Amino acid sequence: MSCKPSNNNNWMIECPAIVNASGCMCDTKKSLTELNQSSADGICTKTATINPRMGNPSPRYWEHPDELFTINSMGLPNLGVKYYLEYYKSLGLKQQLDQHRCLSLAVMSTEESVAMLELVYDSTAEYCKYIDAIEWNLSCPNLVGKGILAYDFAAMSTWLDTITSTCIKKYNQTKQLEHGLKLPPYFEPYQFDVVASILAKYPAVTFINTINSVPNGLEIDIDTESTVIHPKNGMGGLGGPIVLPVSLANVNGFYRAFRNHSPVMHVNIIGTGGIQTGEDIFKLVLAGADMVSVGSQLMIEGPIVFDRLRTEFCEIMHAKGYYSLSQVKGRLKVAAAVTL
Ligand code: RRO
Repeated sequence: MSCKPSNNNNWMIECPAIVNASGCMCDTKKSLTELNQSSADGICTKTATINPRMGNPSPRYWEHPDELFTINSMGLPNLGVKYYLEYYKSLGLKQQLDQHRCLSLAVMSTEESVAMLELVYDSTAEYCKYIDAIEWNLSCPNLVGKGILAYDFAAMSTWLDTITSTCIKKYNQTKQLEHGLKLPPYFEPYQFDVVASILAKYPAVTFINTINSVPNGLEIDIDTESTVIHPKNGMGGLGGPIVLPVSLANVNGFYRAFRNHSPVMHVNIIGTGGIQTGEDIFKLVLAGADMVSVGSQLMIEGPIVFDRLRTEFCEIMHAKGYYSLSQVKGRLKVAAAVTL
């Protein structure tokens, strides 16, 4: 997503665009309106399927009392893709200073992805005129009986083949929508290079969002001797501060993989996972993020979080004498080896 940095603060310091992570405060028109009225630089809908879904039985979301982490197994509850397209259409055509508009779409099957694209590009409704980007969610950890597509590299390539060749090329003639992938955390360094070499074949994919929640955690209530959520025997995706080191590793792993690829790949990176403070955003930018999205902390604090994070980020930049993101982005240093 090419959501532009903002520099509307007192010091004229550039701040990366900050948006909501899909799934957080974005499932109904009411919550999307709240985001729309907030200072978020962009909004992203709840991941949508072709038809509305109830999702998994409750309890399906839990916050640690000390805000250490969240665990969820929502199971993709959403009001169906048309609902979110109608919401964006109700905002009218985008004006210059309006927020960036992203539609998150589930990847349940290639047929369903194609059907949703047909709706987006429908020539009567012209929904595509009202949105900027599609974020394909290849990483929902909570679909009972279904694995995470982005861990199956062969299946991911086949899906990309169909989507890009039969749909993106066909429909992008009307309006150039950006397409990106929401990825799960990878835990082995070679996986960044494998995913980068797959993405290199699909220039229509212009951004990745890393990471989705960390699959799978389990939390236990010691009093009741029970899991804190019900679905999947209590297992769910982890978010919140404990996942920040994983998101930093994934942002930096992809930043290096794209830069080292021959030819160098220009795929924007949205850093997501564990942002609680402006310092966390500074770390993600150092690791290579172009912009960031906030999940658990938005759920805990509400949309006021965007102003606080922006202020904190700019305070760090100011204290360090930086004013531009290019002075920071990807400039992470590796600790020098010490000879004993
Ligand atoms: O709805 C969910 O259970 C869910 C989704 Br679609 C996702 O992408 N990530 C997540 O942690 N939960």
